[in-house]
Parts: sequence; C-alpha cells; structure tokens
Amino acid sequence: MTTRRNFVGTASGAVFAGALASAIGFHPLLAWAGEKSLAIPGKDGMLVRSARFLDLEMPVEYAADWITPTHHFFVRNHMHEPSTLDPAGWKLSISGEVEKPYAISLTELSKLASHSVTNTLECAGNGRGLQNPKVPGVQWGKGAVGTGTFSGPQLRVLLERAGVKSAGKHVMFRGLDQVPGKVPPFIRSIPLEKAMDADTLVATHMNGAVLLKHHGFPARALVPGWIGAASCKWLTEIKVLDKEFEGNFMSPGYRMPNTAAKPGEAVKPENTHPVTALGVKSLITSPADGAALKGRAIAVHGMAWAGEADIARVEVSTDAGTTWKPARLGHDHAKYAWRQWTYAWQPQKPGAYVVLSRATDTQGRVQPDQPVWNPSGYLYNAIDQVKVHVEA
Ligand SMILES: Nc1nc2c(c(=O)[nH]1)N[C@H]1C(S)=C(S)[C@@H](COP(=O)(O)O)O[C@H]1N2
Ligand SMILES: [Mo]
Repeated sequence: MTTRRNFVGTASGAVFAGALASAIGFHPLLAWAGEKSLAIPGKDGMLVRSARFLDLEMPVEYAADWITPTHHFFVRNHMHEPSTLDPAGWKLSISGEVEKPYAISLTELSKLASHSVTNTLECAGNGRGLQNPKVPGVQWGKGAVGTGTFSGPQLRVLLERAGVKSAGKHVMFRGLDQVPGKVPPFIRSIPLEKAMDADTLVATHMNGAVLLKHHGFPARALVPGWIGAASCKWLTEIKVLDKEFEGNFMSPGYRMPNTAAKPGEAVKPENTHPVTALGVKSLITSPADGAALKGRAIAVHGMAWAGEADIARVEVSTDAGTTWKPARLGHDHAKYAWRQWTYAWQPQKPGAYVVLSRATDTQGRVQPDQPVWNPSGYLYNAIDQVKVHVEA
C-alpha cells in the first residue's frame, strides 16, 4: 500500500462523504475519518486520520519548503484539545524534586530570554499504515512529520530557577487535554539530561507566531530530535521525578522491542525500551507516486532527517535498487532539522520506474530495505519509494 493510493482513495472518498453529508445534512468530519477534507479552519487540504481526537496528516507533496508552513503541519492528539484556554489565568507549575517549587504566568514566561530551535517533529507512529502485518493505532501514511522553528525559554532556565535536587532524574510533563472517560491522561517524562539540554524548550511560538491551539497554545515542550510524543502540548505542569514516570504512555506505550520482533509476534514488556530519538529516514516529495512524467529531465525532490544525528548522504535509485546515485543536499541546515535533497534524473527511455531514496546519517545508520516491524508500528523508516511512468 502506498500513500499515493491512500491519497487518491481518500480524495474520492471525501467527494463521496461530502455528497452524502450534504444529502443528509451533517458535518462530514464527525462521521468520516481518513478523509481529505477542507473543513478544519487553517488546515486546508490535510488528511483527516481521526476526527474524534483530531489527527491531521500532511500530504507529502506539501513538503516543498524547508520550513513546513503551520497550516500544513501535522496534528496528533491522543484526546480532546482543551475547549477553553484562558491565557490570563494560565499558569505553569514546576514542582517535585526541586528546592523551590513555583508557578509562572504567561506574562512572566514571555519575559524570559527566548531561544529558537528549528526541529523536524515526527510522530513515532508515522508510516504505521504501511506496516505489514497491520498494527493497531492511527493508520498514518508518510506525512505525520513537519519542520518548524519553535521559540520560547529554555526548559533548563525554568528548572534552574526551581533548583533541581540531586534525587531528580526525570522531568514529567502534563498537558491540559480533556481526558475522555476512564482513559489514562497523556503524561510522559524525559530524562533530566535531555531536559537540561540547551535546545529543549518551553515553546510559546512556532514559525514566528503564537502557537495555534492545535500545536499546544499557550506553551508546549519542545524536545528536539525525539519522537513527537516527548513534546507535550498545552503544558500546565512540569514535575521533577526521581525515576521515569509510570503510566500508560510510558509503558506499554512508546516502547520498542530490544531485539527485532518477527512480524506479527507479541513482545513481552520486559523486553522493550522507551522510544526516544528518531531514526534515519528520507521521503520522496516529488514526483508523486503514480505520476505520469513527460520529458527526459526529471527533478526528484525530497527530505531526509535523523533525529539527533545529521544526514551524511542521500542516494537515489531509479532501477528498483540495483544502482544508487548521490542526491544533492540543500543548503538550509539546522541541528535537528531535515535536509532537502534533489536528484537530476535523466531517464533514457519511456516506461515504468520505481524510484527509491535512501538516507545515511553521521552515526552510520542507513535506512533499511524493509520496515522494522514492531507491535505498535513505531519508527517506520524503510527506504522510500514511488512508482512512476515516463511517457514517450
Ligand atoms: N498534551 C498532549 N501533548 C501531545 C500530544 C497529546 O495528545 N497531548 N500528542 C503528542 C504526539 S504523539 C505528537 S506526535 C506531537 C504532535 O505535535 P503536533 O500536533 O503539534 O504536530 O504532540 C505530542 N504532544
Ligand atoms: Mo506521536
């Protein structure tokens, strides 16, 4: 299954859903998940993977610029977004294993020195819908990823003001999500070392504007290079703990098998570890899968990223993986951000082609030929591919 086929399938599905909705008079989003829809204000054209808790995917062809425009930035919510957020009444508390617990208002927070980090944010479940056999969870295609410039005070400044005790080992974040029924709240923690990193932020801004509610207004954690789940939105509480937070979203959630699982195999919790930094990955953003191409000079474009590591190279194959040629990396560059890449392809004859991209990072990690299957479908990073037809 490819994203292109999903995209075409869902686009025609949306036409059907829209026609049906107008015929029987209800809002298509309430009933139809997985549709391409224009109905989320400020998020035109995004793929709706879930409407109950809003999950919006970026169609990969929208990733044309190094910085993803906020209206094309994916949204991942495990529960309901807070229905009301009063910036004047909002406070962020810092407590736990600290000398001087305190709470800070938004006005006080905005007086602290602001630091900017351009980060590629990717959901751990991005690509889950491509796993075989299928795994439960939001069936993301390839677009639960985007790059933004996030700004706000460094988390360490807030922690230093409280004075972390020597017993402090993990930093827990709680958001203001509205938790439906009896499900466990979205609370997770990150190790103190990552929390104290100069690039870990309490971000109030994204791409030069105040955060949208979808992205965590008025403040979110920004844990660069790590899975999106580390970057808690709608922050209300930061608590220093003497150990990793115990809760559903730390275990069994967001854990990977310690040794490769056989596809379809169950894995015991004791044989897993938390997912932290992202893997090495590339994405072909143009041409689109299924495209019919004219001419003998075709530019293949894409993105490549590697979490806390840098991209060393991207290679492209136009013969289904028999031979590989280097792509040219774009000049825009930041520590935790993806690199744009291009490859000038000159197909010698018309016909059907499989175009592949494969990234290697500065830690020597290379994208695998086959996805690394695991029971929750995290960190899908197989070599990307599109199938295209070069016309005579
Ligand atoms: N409070 C809260 N924070 C959250 C989530 C959530 O459901 N609630 N989802 C997380 C997940 S799984 C991801 S991938 C990122 C997505 O960030 P975005 O919606 O701004 O793209 O937010 C993270 N932060
Ligand atoms: Mo996520």
